[in-house]
Amino acid sequence: MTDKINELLRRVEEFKPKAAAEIEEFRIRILGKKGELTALMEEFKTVAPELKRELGQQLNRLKNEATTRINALREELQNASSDTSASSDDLTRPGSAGRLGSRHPISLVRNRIVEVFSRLGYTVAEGPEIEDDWHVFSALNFPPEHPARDMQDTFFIAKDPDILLRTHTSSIQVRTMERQKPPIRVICPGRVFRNEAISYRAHCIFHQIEGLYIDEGVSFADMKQSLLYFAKEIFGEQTAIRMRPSYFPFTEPSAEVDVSCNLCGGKGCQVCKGTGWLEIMGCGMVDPNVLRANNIDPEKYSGFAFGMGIERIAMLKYGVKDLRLYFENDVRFLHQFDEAL
Ligand code: 2NL
Repeated sequence: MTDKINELLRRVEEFKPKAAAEIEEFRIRILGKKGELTALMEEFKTVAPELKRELGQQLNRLKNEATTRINALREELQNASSDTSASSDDLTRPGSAGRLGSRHPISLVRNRIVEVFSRLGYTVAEGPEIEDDWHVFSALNFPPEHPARDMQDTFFIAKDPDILLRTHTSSIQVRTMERQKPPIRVICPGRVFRNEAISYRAHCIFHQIEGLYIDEGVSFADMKQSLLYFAKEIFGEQTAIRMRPSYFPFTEPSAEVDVSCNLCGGKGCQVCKGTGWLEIMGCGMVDPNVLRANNIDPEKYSGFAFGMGIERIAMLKYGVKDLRLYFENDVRFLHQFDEAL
């Protein structure tokens, strides 16, 4: 009989129910009127008196163990199920907040750039994306045979050589000079269009910001100091700039502006390709031909202008390696630019 008791005790200990119904079934099978424990109790009545004390204790222990275990298992299952029912059925619980959208990195960087130049007294100007030859090329001293005027580089509309998608936002500055006498201080953000094959480093639609400052006595030194202030505001106080001679049809002299590489502190790394410098924009003193074409007297006024690609600034600032990410609107990319970050 001791063997039977121990066997039953082992089954009670090892019992692992998956549902409440299983527990009740088990209780009836062990403790019920026709259950196995009840049968053992009946058998107990017939055992020899000298064994009664020992076996009685064993049976009591089995009964206690079985009752305790069954109650504990019931409670366990009930707690688990009441948890889920509370979360789905309690209509007074506050709703879970929907995920907010985030500003696109191009917008974030554009807003930052505009903010910096507005502190220097620049105002924002905008203009049409569909332009004519004058505002995009002729007023900016592009010679008639310049390659940028070619079908290969510029999108023309309906084969009309005079209607095209702007290839730079300089056309906005030209429109500003039409409307306004110097002093002029404008910053012009916008989409531009070029007939390029799409890759990790080029796209046929991208974003630019250009700036134009025209007044009496504006010098190259003014330009250098303004752009140094800009670079420090965008890339950090420790940032240095350098200017390398360059060429644009609309400025003379012209320069490319580099900022010191913040990743390696100028020592040279993979990002700056070992040079310690990163190119961020082009600039120059407005060509007298451009001033004349826009009815501004180059004997009285001078000015500087600059232009940069917003995608490029955002790539450098955020370490984005592939330009195409800006246009795909994958939320896993976009959510990394939550403004709180
Ligand atoms: C670049 C270089 C530049 C300008 C843009 C400009 C506009 C007028 C007159 C003279 Cl109305 N210049 N714009 C000047 C120098 C450079 O852009 O690399 N852009 C992405």
